[in-house]
Amino acid sequence: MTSGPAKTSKASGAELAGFYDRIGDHNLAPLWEVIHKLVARTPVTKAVPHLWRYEALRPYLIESGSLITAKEAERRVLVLENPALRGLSQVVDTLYAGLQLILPGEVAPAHRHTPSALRFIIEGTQAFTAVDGEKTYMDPGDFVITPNWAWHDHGHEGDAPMIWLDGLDLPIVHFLAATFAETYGDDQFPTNTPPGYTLARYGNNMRPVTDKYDQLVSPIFSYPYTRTREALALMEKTQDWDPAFGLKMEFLNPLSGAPAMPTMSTFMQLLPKGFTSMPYQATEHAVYSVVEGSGRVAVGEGEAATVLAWGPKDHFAIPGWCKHRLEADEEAVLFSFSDQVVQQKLGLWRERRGQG
Ligand code: GTQ
Repeated sequence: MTSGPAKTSKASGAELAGFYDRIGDHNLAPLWEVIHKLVARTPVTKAVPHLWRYEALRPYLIESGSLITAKEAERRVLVLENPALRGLSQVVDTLYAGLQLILPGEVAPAHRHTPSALRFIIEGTQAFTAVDGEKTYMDPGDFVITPNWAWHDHGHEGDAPMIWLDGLDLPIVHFLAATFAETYGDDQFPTNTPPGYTLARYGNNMRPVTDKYDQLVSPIFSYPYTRTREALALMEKTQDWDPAFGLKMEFLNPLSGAPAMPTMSTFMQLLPKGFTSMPYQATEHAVYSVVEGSGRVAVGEGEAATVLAWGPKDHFAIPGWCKHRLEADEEAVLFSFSDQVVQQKLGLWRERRGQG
């Protein structure tokens, strides 16, 4: 039941209702009935914190492989839908996530679209993503970018199922109603450079002197886990832990120093064994993929807290402005992505560390 218009000092509820009916015929509505909901004092997210256990979902992903081919499906993906946003293909208010399966010998045909995509590799080896004709072979823990409007196809030259996390900015691009997409026609966009070319060209603290690259997105579209993990292992030796994050690194565009992607921030984070973070909240909406270790995230406070216990290959979502603590039972490595970069560009991002 709707409560209807409240009485004001000037008019009765019935008078206001009549007025709303009359202005409604002209597609007008009174702000004063909605202003507090519309301009909320603190963020209101539709999503809820949630964990997807890999062990529980993997059998369904494998089963999907016997129901449809990657080619028929175009992308054979089980979407991680936030329980509070079912049917909307949203993992949190602003982001999409899904787990994609590709079987040996399959192809996911070439297409391109204005939403940007990231891949975070969960299991398998010898599958590749080709971006604008350059193949990147993927291994667990690798972070791979498919930039806005880049042709991309996926293929698999190995002999076991390959599974990765797809993260896309779809809800943001849909909100702006700025989505374009097209299929290439052939399965694969023609290969024009050797695998690893772009990483060699831009990923060694050098760039070609003739370089005119000025894209918003990093020219490096593969950040291999071997490099990332080695860096974390070395930094870990200082035992210099941030109380909220442990050791949290952000993937960057090496040419600009900006986040690697224009619409999604991407991170790799190491938590030492026994770590408990201080309470932390930020306006960004985030999705985590557990690479190594196990622990918990407690979202909310006291009795009302939701405690999500995570282990390797699990995924969890933390909606914006949810106060949370991360705890690691053993040394843990977490990949995560969020809309932080968008919020920062728009002057909206806020964080709060600790109590209060
Ligand atoms: O691999 O291009 O999960 O276009 C959703 C949309 C993956 C992809 C998704 C896509 C892709």
